[in-house]
Amino acid sequence: MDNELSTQPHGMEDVEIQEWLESLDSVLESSGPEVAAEILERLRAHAAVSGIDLPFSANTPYANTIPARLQPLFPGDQELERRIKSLIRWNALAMVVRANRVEHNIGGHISTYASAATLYEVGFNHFFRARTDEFEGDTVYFQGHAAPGIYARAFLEGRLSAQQLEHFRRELKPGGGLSSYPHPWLMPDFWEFPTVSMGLSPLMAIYQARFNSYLENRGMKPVTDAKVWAFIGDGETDEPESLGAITLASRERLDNLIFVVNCNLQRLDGPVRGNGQIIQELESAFRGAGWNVIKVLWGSEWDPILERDTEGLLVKRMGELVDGEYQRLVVSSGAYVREHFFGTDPRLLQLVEPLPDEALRRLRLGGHDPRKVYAAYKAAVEHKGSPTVILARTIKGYGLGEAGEGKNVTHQQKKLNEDELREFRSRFGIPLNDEDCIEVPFYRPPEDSVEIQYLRARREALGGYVPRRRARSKPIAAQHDDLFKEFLEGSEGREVSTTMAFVGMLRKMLKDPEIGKLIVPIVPDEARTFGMESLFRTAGIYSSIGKKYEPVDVNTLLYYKEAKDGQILEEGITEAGSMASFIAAGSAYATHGINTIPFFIYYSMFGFQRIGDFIWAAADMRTRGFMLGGTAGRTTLSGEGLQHQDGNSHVLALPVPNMKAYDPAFAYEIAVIVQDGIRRMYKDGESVFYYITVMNEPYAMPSMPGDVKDGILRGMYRFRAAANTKAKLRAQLFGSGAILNEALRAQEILETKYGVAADVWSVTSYKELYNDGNEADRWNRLYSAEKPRMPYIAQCLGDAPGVLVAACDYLKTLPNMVSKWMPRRLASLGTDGFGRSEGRAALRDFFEVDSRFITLATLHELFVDGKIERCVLDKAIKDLGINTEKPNPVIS
Ligand SMILES: Cc1ncc(C[n+]2csc(CCOP(=O)(O)OP(=O)(O)O)c2C)c(N)n1
Ligand SMILES: [Mg+2]
Repeated sequence: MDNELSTQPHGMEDVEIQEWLESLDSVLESSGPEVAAEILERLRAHAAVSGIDLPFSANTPYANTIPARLQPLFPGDQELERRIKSLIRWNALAMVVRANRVEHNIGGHISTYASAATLYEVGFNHFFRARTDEFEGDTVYFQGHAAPGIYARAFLEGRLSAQQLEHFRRELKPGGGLSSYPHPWLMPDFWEFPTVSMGLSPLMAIYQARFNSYLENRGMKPVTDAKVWAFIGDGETDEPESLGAITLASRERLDNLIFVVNCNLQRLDGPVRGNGQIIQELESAFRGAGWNVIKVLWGSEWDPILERDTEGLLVKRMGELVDGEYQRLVVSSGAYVREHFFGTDPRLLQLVEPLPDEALRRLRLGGHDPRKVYAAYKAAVEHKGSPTVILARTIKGYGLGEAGEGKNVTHQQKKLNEDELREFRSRFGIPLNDEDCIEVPFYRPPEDSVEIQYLRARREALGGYVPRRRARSKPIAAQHDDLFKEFLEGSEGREVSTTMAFVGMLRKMLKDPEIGKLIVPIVPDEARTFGMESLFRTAGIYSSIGKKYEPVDVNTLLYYKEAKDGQILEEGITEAGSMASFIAAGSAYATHGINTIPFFIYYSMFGFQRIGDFIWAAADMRTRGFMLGGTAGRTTLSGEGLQHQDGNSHVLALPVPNMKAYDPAFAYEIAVIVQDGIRRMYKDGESVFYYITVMNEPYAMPSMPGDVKDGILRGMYRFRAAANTKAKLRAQLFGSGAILNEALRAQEILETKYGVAADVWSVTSYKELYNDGNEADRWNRLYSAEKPRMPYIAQCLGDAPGVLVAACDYLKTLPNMVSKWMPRRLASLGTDGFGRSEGRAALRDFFEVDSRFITLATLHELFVDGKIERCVLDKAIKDLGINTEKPNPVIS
């Protein structure tokens, strides 16, 4: 056991220990805790130089961090708050039970909120400050499964109706319902943060707190004492994301951040650490990482017993039990507690001798005692210099009694029988008679009742209601024609990559008087890869402590410049952390009323498939901004091989409903997309965000061929028409990203060598085409009497002559999914399969997407149509140097 007090000293007399303890007590009393701590520290150092090998432990005893004598007075009306809390407990339970009576298996959770009610209510009554015009307010991440309790409180507050509660988990009912968990997409006036995918909210909260400091250090918002609170489950801490960034929080000295871990010792299937102690494990992890840890383990009823325990035996005993034992103990009878907990030592038994069994049964845990929770929260908000985590011990399903309190099945508990309901009603004093009670009605006392008056007064004192979401930034003008103009003009033969072009745009945007300050460039240690190092010097790299060293490259032009008001978030190697920064910056329009515009540029392969769930959460949160998948394309990124070459991300972008995904080939396409994106998101306030792939293959950027802006944005436009429109053999070639150049080369080969006149289209977004096609289909199905709508792709192609061939650097499914709206059969070339370490030419040969394969595919289509002879095809294979025996990339 990781507890200093639990090891039995060898051959030491109890009296000797007693003497040491007493002298420490007397120092404490006469000189205070600081002196006592100093003496202990000196003793430890003395022991070390005397050759005593003290084992390292980051743990403190299994006791409350704040002893009773240092506990502040509870400022509220405790009895009234208990009554309010009981009503919320009842309504939260009623929501779930009623929903499941109406529709079996509709789900919902009772036991999570039941265990966390006090943790939330102390926050609501005394700490969580609302966002007002004068004060930015605190930011609260609610544990997803506790949602019924948050709704039940909003019901008492008069913010949600009984009908809405009735429609919990039935959002499609007329008049609307309530989403199962916090989803800003579904309840944009209520929820701010989607938290139910475990592990996301702890990490998002850390980066949110860090982003708040960033805004302050850059002078973009006033310095305030606003806090970020994150309520998480103890089981949730097993998700690697939960603890993955805790050292960032302490390194950045985020004393605006408070984690509250609801340590009910249980997760879904059973105990979090049956054979260990999750609280001690978390304490050492957080203390080791430099956090201020406050343990709230025992309720006030334990204080007098602890006071009598002058020998420290009780604290020692408290540290001996593993969680599996505790889980059993806290729901056992008083007699059981006496026998199994205190019964191990007659001196312990003596401590509780005056207490009847009933009193032993009622020894509360810290997380259910508002006075203890208040003390912890107060200490947390007053703490300076590091983030705080509160480890609060609770019972899962608290108050459910036989129906599930502390049981392994409690997480799934959704129904209570009549007796169980009556018992719950009686335990929490809900004014319902036996008969009414079994109907589980929602109960709200009259508006003029003391409960409602008190609850309203408390919230008024704290600025209003929480949670509440409001997009409160002012739209920007977004007049940026001049800014983007130069990029529409091409590179005059100079070979540049789309990444370079984008970085040029970014550099220019950073200087723009309107949006310059709002831009937040975010990179996970990849700036040099994307040629962004020139921004280090001009925009600066954000560091909350400025710069304590002379950079090794200070004499160079592009030195690594860290600064307190630096603009770039150089996150180090964490795509998840970078995404969390993206989310914080991209939702600041609601959180802070500030239109920050994040540009998160990263290795595209480590985006969707690594942090897809964060992207999904960003979408839910209505995050705005631009994600740039750099070094994109399975065959465009040469050399890097299987784990780097991305031919997937545009497919993985498909499921994200409000994400616009573009695979541009040329600088002007990017300029058009970015300019329009800024307008849509920051002027028109649309809840969309952007994914744009950029590549590192250099080529001459053409100027924009006429006004094709609309086509670029809608997903395709004709880039270069065939020269000879009279030709008998015709084709339409579709290229995108860097592969567009392969299509253009194929156009030439086809024309010069095979007499085929081909038009070449740039497909900037298969996703846009797909959504548009589906929308037209749907409309036509629902309104068949109206004039049918024609999908954009069909409008573009009309009866464009010839065979159809598409090539992209992503899976073939992208072109295939829009082929049904094309006038004829489509041949698709794509890069299904594992990447390889190779050069571009070899890769494009291997994946069969280069100009030769596009040529071959075109000729083959013409052959199938009976337009050319087989011998032409055979000869082409030879002339083009295509090896028909080559391996199939899809399966090799
Ligand atoms: C990423 C993810 N995996 C699994 C789940 C399913 N799930 C929901 S609640 C839960 C157990 C939660 O335990 P804990 O974090 O201790 O919260 P408690 O309800 O005990 O407060 C699980 C596994 C989820 N919501 N998210
Ligand atoms: Mg738990």
